[in-house]
Amino acid sequence: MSLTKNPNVLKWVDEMIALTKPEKVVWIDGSEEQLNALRKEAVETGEMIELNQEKLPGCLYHRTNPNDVARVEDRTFICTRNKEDAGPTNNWCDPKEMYAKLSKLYDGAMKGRTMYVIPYSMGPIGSPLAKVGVEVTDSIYVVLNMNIMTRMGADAFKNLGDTSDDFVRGLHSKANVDPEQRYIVQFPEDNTIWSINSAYGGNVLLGKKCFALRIASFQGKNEGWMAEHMLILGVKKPDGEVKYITAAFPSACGKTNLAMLIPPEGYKKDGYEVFTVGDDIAWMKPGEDGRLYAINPENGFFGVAPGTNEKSNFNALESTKKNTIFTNVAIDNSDNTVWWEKLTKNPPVDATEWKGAKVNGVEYTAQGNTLAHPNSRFTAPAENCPCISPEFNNPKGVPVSAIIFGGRRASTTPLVYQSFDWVHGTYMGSAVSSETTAAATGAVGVLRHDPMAMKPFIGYNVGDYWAHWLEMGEKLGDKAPKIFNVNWFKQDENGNFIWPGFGDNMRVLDWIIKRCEGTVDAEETAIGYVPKKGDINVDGIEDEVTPEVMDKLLNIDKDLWTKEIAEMRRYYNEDIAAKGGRIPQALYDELDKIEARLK
Ligand code: GTP
Ligand code: SPV
Ligand code: MN
Repeated sequence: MSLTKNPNVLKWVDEMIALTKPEKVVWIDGSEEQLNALRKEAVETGEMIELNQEKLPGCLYHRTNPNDVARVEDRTFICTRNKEDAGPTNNWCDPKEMYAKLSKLYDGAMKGRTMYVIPYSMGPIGSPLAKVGVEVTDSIYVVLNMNIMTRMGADAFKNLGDTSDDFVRGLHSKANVDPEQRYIVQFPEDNTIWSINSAYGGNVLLGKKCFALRIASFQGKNEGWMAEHMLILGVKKPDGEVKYITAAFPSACGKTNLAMLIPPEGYKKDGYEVFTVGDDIAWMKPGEDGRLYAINPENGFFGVAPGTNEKSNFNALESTKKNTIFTNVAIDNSDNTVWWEKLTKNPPVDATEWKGAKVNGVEYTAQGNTLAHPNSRFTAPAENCPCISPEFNNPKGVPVSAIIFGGRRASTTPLVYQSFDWVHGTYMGSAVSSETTAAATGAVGVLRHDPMAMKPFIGYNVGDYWAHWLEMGEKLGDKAPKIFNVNWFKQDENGNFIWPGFGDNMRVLDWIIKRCEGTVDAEETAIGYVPKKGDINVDGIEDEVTPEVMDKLLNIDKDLWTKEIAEMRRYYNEDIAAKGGRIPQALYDELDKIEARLK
């Protein structure tokens, strides 16, 4: 039975049924009863595996096709009527052509299968910043993940109302999981997403990257708000005040870790605490007081498993102890629990690796294999997180004091620096580049430009996106958040990270907060404000971060930066402007100014 009278929803769902021809249609109301039946069915058919219910209550395991383990950027399209509106960072195809081509693939794709109709809200239901989506899918795995990642079920339809047409239409079919026919397609002008032949994470949980970033960034430009690939955290200071910070790092570059940071002992003793509002996506809009407010549109964490352990990210690990779905990690057969690289020191002897082969985990890893896929993930409810912010469900969001950009940079970029102003900060965001990770298919460790950590997610022309950033800055005026850049990944000659990172990143947040409050001075350099000697607190890590190491961390190497700026000019000219990216003059001016300061 359908859960809404809204004719726009009913008409669209009917169209999708006519196209994909499912045997059965099930409307997802979000009740535990319905979800339990689906869990049971998925376990019975082998789509999912039930884990040890004493140690991991409510937890399920899922293995995807080995050809389907990450986002596929080369098969992701933005289909706008005019090619220029998609811009140089996106694959483009004419919408009519794409609808026609994909309709052939979807034709009968759900024959003999059940179509699940999933109503969901991105953002707390009833929040003025929230938006409704409907995803139809032939995958129970998608239903169960959407249940964790969004506010899913009948309430979302209540919020939409009986007449509104303002919902994002998402069509997903795993079809035959054929990588040659895999498409992740956004039609921003139609509020529509079509995804086919994948069953993995960011390709199929359509509320996440497809809606909350690609479609939402386009909506935000038209409606005066921002959709960003950012974590949101709150730092409670000893005086009780909570300062909120957002941070944009490319995929698998540390957002989940920073969002759930546990401060070093000294900070804890002084009364500092960190609260998580979000770990991947922020929707931000000016509030009544003129400040920028952020909500996390999601309701859970789709986090990178490898590297997560009690020490590196206690809060993330805790979040995965119940009602969590694990994808492509390894199974420890001795007790039917999960394992991944660095979870514990020793891999399980009796293991099933991520592709499903039973192996001796110790021997297998000694041969240089990993038991878990490097992009294996957990889907954990936000409410499980020990440090979830009391403001997590606040419909108004939280006021943002600072915005941080960052990426994986072995050299050049210092531990932290601050922009001179919003325009310069926008330039800094446009200049983010980072070594690639396993979160997307393709080579790993290659330096690439990833403006605002949004390269794969900007749903329109990147130049217009930068112009929108500049407009938002003008609107916010002196109430705009301060903008910073960080780099946790600087390396020595032997390729070792020279900054301890993780919890110790609190020391950098401390400097950032003091800069926002105007209580610490800074060194004015060609590229921005850099901490003065001694202003990054290293109490307790003096042995590791000696004054020499700190010099290296904060050093601005003139030659490297001259090269960096030359590369930025090449990037703007050749990769963006020459390919139809409409770069605002103000950003070219920033480039000129930095170049002049470096001389
Ligand atoms: P997405 O979910 O793909 O958007 O990724 P994310 O940005 O949330 O990345 P996440 O926090 O999951 O971190 C990915 C990897 O970076 C993990 O292997 C972490 O161990 C590593 N990492 C995170 N923070 C730090 C840090 O401060 N220093 C170092 N060296 N590694 C880090
Ligand atoms: C990312 O790749 O940035 C992720 C994982 O957060 S996915 O949902 O697959 O996009
Ligand atoms: Mn992400």
